[in-house]
Amino acid sequence: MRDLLAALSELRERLKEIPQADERRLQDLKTEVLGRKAGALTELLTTLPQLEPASRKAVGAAANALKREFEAAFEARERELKRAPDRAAGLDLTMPGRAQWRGGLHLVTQVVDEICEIFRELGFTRAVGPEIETERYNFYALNFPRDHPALDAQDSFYLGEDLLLRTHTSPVQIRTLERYPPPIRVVIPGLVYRRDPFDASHSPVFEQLEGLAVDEGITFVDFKATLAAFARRFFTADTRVRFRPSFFPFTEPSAEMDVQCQICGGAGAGCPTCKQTGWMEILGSGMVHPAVLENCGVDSDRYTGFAWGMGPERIAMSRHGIPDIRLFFESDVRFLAQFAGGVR
Ligand code: 2U9
Repeated sequence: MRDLLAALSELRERLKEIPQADERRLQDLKTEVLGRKAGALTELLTTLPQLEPASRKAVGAAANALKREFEAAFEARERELKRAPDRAAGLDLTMPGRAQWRGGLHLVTQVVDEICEIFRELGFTRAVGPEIETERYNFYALNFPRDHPALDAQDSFYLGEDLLLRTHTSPVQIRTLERYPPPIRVVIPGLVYRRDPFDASHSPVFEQLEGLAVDEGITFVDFKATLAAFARRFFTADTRVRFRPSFFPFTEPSAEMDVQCQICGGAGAGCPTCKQTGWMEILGSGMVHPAVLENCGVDSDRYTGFAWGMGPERIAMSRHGIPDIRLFFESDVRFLAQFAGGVR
C-alpha cells in the first residue's frame, strides 16, 4: 500500500516534465506512463484488485484522477507542439478569420439593371453596340446639322478623321432601325464619352441609358404614359411627373421629364438636391424625328415612335442624395460598399 502511494507521487513528479518535453520525449513519456503493456500507471491499475477493499477505493480514485491529469497534459502539449511551426512563422492559426469581402455590384450597374428590368416588363429588349463610331452613326443619321458644335474636336474624342468615341448611345438605335423592321422596342445602356471637365457634376466618361419604340400608330400619349409608368415603378407609385418642352435634333416635339424631388418630397424649400424647385430632371425625350426614320430606311408616313435618354449616375445621385459624380469613378470601397448589391 505504501509502495503504491510512493509510486503515485513519483508519477506526479513525471507530470511536471510534460510541458517541456519535445516531440520524441513526449511519445516516450506517454509509453512509459500510459503504455498498454508496460506503462507504469497501467501496471499500477492492474494491481488494484489485489488490494483489500478499504484501500482499493482510495488508491483507485487517486490513480484514475492522475491518469486523467496525464492524458490532459499530454493532449495540451501535443496541441502546442503541432502549432509550434506556425508560431515560428509568425502565424497564429487559432485566431478568428477575417470576414470575406465577396464584392458586389456597383451602384450604377444596379440602377442600370433595375431600369432595364422595368422596361423589360413594359415589352422592351436590352441591346448594346460599339463604343467607337463613325460620324454618320453618331451624328448625321441622327439629324445633327454639319455645323453642330458636338462635331467639334473640342467637344468629342476623335480617334481619326471619321472615327470617334460615341458621345451618346443613340448610334445603337440607328443600327437597330437599320437591321430590324418595326415593331421595335429597345433599351440601350452603355458608356459614352465627352470632352467635359471632371468635376462634381461632369465626367468625360459616363453611363447613358436610352430607349426607342417604333411602330404603326404610336402617339404622344403612348410616349408620356410609358415614361410616367417607368417613373412610378422606379421611384414610388404616387410620384408626380411633368414634361417641359425642349429641343434635340433627333426628336420633334422634344420634352424633358421631371419627377418630384425624392429628397424633399417636392417641398423645395431649403433642399440643395433640387435647388429648391421641388423637381428633378431625370430624362430627355421626344417623338422620333421623321428625318431620322427615313435615314434608316423606315417609312415615316407609316411608322412613328418615341425615344428618350437618361443618365444612370444622375438618377442614382438624385435617389440617394449623392453630391459628387466623381465618387462613382474613384473606386473607394468605403463609398461603394454602402450600396453593395448582390454578386452577378
Ligand atoms: C434615335 C432617335 C431618337 C434619344 C434621346 C435624349 C432625348 C436626351 C440625354 C439625357 C441626359 C442624354 O444622358 S444624357 O446626357 N438624352 O435628352 N435622348 S431623346 O433619342 C433618339 C435616339 C436615337 C434613332
